[in-house]
Amino acid sequence: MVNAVVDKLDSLLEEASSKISQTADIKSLEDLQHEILGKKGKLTQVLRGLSELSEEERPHVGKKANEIKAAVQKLLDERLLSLKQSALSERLEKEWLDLTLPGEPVPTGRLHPLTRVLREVKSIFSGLGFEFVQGPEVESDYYNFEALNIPPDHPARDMWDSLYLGEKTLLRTHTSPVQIRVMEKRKPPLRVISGGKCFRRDAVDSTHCFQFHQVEGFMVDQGVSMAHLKGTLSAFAKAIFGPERKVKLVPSYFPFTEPSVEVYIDCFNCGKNSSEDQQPSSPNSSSVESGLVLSESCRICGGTKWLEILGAGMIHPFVLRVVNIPSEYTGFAFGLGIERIAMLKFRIDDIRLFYESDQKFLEQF
Ligand code: FA5
Repeated sequence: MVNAVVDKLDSLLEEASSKISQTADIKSLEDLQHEILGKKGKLTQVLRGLSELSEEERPHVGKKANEIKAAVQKLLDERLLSLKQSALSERLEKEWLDLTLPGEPVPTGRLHPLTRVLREVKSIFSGLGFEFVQGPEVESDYYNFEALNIPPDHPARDMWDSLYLGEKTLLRTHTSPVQIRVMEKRKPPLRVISGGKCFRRDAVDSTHCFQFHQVEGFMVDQGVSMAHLKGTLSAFAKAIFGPERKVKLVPSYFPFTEPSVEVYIDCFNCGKNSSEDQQPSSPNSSSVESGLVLSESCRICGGTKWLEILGAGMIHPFVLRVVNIPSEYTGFAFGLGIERIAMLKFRIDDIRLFYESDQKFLEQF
């Protein structure tokens, strides 16, 4: 009887050893452990048979059974360790990281093209000795119109479709009110630029927005003439559009300048051979207003070979009188649209692109 039980225990160990070594994963090892050492396991079954042994035989077989149990447990533990190790190596192999790969680039912000152009314009005029001042975006009718020689019933008010906030308060339609604000506080000599948002009740299209940016500049001193205006704007055009640019002044009308001019540069796209006899379109025509007429001859100037970049003139004596500037002083003033300059500089044919916050567009700058 004793020998039969001992044989059973030996063959149980042999069978367990063979099965344990063949287990392929931790789950099947756990099942096997249950099968051999569990409450209804094979070893437990064998141990149940001990009750049939005599008092003297029991300790001997019991000792043997404990040895077999310990041996099986040892085999199970070793196999578990080895399975865990190979599972870990397999995972490490699968999740292998190439530490030499370059890192993910961190997206960086950049300046909006209009901010860039505004800063460039400021910096050019600062190099010419102009100081920068800010003016309010909410203006009074007086500064926006009346002091600029545009009384309430003046037909020139049609040129500026305005957004009124109250009877005499509006969102400024241009930056020219800054001229008045500066000159009523300070005396010449003055060389000042100002810039920022302007607002008009204009229908939105490829060259117009209800909100846009202007830069205003003016110089007041004794003996200031149109020659100074042309020289200053010529230096500006060369700095922003290239040293070979030519400037041309074409008569125009603004109530606060006399004489008034529209300033053109020769088209940098097709105007290398531009000649003076090629007339730009009338200042009031839509082609000049938009500045970007698309035609087969040139998509930038539409074949006119000249591009309007700003309005300017000699400050009207009425304006100088309003701010009590003595009559021995004269001055010039100019006003340009930042969007217009940016569109020409970056060859953009739709102003709305500046305001759509389209990453693909903005990332190009
Ligand atoms: C003026 O606003 C004058 N104050 C400029 C000036 C200043 C003349 C000093 C003489 C002396 P104008 O209305 O043409 O002028 O506007 C100037 C520029 O602002 C235009 O050439 C254009 O580039 C820009 N602009 C005007 N309206 C819009 C609009 N709705 N959307 C985008 N840009 C505009």
